[in-house]
Amino acid sequence: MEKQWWHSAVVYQIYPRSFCDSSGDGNGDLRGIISKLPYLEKLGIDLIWLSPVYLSPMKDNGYDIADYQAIDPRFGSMADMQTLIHTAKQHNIGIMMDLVLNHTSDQHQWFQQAKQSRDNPYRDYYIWRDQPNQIRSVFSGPAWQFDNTTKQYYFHLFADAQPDLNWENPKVATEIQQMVSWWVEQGVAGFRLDVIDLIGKQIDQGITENGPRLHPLLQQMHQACFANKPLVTVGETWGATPEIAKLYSNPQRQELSMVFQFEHASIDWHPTHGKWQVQPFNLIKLKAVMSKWQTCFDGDGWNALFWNNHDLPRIVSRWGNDGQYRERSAKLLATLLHGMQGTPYIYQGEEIAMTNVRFEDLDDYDDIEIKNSYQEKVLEQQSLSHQQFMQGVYSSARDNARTPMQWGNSVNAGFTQGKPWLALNPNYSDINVANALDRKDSVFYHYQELIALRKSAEYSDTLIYGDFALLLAEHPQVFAYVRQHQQQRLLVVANVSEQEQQIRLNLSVEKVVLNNLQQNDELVSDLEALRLAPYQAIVYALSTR
Ligand code: TEU
Repeated sequence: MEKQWWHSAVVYQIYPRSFCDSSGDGNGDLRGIISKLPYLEKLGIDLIWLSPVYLSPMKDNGYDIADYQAIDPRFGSMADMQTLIHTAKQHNIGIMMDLVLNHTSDQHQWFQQAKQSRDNPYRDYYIWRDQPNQIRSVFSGPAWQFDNTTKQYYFHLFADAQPDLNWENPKVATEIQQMVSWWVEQGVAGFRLDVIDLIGKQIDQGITENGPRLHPLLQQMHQACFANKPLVTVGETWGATPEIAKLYSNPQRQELSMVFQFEHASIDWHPTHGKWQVQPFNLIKLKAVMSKWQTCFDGDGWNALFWNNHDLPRIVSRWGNDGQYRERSAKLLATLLHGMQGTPYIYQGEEIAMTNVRFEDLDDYDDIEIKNSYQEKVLEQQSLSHQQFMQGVYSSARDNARTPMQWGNSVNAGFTQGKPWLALNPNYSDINVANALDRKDSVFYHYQELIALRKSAEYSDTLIYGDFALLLAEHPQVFAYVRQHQQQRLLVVANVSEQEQQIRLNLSVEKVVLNNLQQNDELVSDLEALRLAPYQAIVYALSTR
């Protein structure tokens, strides 16, 4: 396939409110991010995906945008944003903006106008009906809110303060394209497109995801904003199958560079209660899903690789071990992901193996999704008890990812001098960046090494473009695969369990490339009798003989 610069890039996601506060107001901000650019350069990343920093009433932490071309004062000013873009460039880092195009905030001037009267010129920027239908909001309850002034219902797939834009109206597409092009002119490197698979919806047919107008709209946007520019774009697509992912990311079709698929990320969710009641982790299932996505493209699509984001729990707590083996299992998970084909994404704090949090009191959480789900499942339907729901919160709530970044062991982990908007995970005295930078064997340096490997003259082609083949598909504890490019073959093998495992592979080792345990290479060089310690992960170059 034709090489693209972003095939070899590694992306780091920043959730601005929780990253670094320079002003002391308890919210992270742009100047805080600027101060940490040397840290990110040291890690070796190429791009920052910046979660929304636009003007917002923060009902959904910035995913409710009141002005796409203004920075929220909590985060700083447009001048700060320009400084961030330019300073990041000096550190060889590009900025990807987060585009929330399915909906705006109800404070956006378009909506403020639209709700004035039925004949307001902005009325058709949103979706209005006399009668609601059965569609429900992702954040619980009906997707319709009655407006008393104009006596119609407006449609919202998320919070009622997030009205959906009407993409049937060509004016919406034009205004959005102008706004996106304006950001391109500001010098950004690309975009992440929030819930983009919802913009082609056909409400009256009950279709929200993957509607018939989706791909034509994206091709139009590509033509207007992205074509012939060195931009990277990634769509958030909860409903993508491999076939659908090709529609977005096949280079011939000129839509997006890649999409986030979520098949692996929801693999342990309950059929009815979803993430609020997780099922036991099943490695065989995970391997099958990952392998399917690794082998489905063959040049007509591209993967985005991720374990974490701001909506998902911390991976070390989820599928690793956040107790005794916290660091070792975090390195294992990193190795497994960064050994695959695609563009890897690291979520802030993942590189120091930050963990999920457990607040006793529901009031200590902030997320609207938690509050609305509690209201629906515990208070109204009583389908989950308070206790059951809290277990769900501990394992899956989005706030697990959103507690402030742990920089050091001073007050509030060095995140803020003020009162943090969301409490910190009390384990920051132990788990923090300063501590990780001090120890050569920390998770941080393991990520640094993985990133360097993907860029090394020796292995980059195999790690970036090599074919993927799963080994030991039925083994319940060991995840092993081979990447092959021309004559070179790399083996990644990992024991995803607390027990020692012994395996036998009919392969021979040329050299140990990476091992998450300090060990003499000789000890692990016989693949016909390989003993793997708990959560051990090794990358080998295989001999061609
Ligand atoms: O997320 C899309 C989305 O569907 C999530 O709400 C997801 O279903 C949920 O988190 C899984 O538990 C995007 C953003 O990433 C999220 O932060 C926003 O809240 C949402 O869109 C609305 O903009």
